[in-house]
Amino acid sequence: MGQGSSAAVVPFVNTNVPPPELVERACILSAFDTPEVLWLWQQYCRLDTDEDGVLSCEELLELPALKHQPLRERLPYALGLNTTKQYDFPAFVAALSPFNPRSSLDDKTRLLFRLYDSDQDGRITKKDLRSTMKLVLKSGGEDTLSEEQFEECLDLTLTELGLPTDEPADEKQAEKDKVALGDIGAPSEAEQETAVGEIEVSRRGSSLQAGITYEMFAGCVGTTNLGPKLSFFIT
Ligand SMILES: [Ca+2]
Ligand SMILES: [Ca+2]
Repeated sequence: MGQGSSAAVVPFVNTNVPPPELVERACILSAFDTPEVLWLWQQYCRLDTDEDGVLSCEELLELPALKHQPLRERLPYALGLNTTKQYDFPAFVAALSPFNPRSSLDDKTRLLFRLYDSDQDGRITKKDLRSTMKLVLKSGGEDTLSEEQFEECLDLTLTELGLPTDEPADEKQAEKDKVALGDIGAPSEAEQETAVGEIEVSRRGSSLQAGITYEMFAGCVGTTNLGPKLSFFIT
């Protein structure tokens, strides 16, 4: 009787083979195939250290492939995880789906974008890139760059992304630019007095200083060789 009631409470823990319906659901929710899902089951059981049959966000991030990621602290947001929620096996597999080489470009790009967006405001700014590069370089033992060399590196990356290397004068201005220029709409009445080309250049410059949106980022990754370059930490 004891065995029966225990199985009813934690039906899936520490069994070598997961129930077929869980495998099927995990495959539907992710880009993983059956052999990969079966391998992930072993990881899932191992990660469930408190043996309650589900994974907390903290348990999930103990996965060896994630544990030592330089941007580990950003993974909950990047993977859409809630730090107070518990994840069953299909949800665990679904959360890891963007790491699968067969996942859609959009899934992979969105993960990358969110890893860069350090303040989670939906835009990548120079500030985001700076903090991201610092974390990555530090983890690779390359924090011996002088401040000047680091800024050169940063500016090079910004240029490759098509972003201006100068920053908004202050946070308030950045916020204003974000609101006013997030979508580059039609020129205002006053702006119509100026040559159209100048307006576009000036407004676009301000908009880019306020950061790039996901759509702009996806365009960069999709049309240049920056995709592989930016995804150096997703392996
Ligand atoms: Ca658990
Ligand atoms: Ca941001």
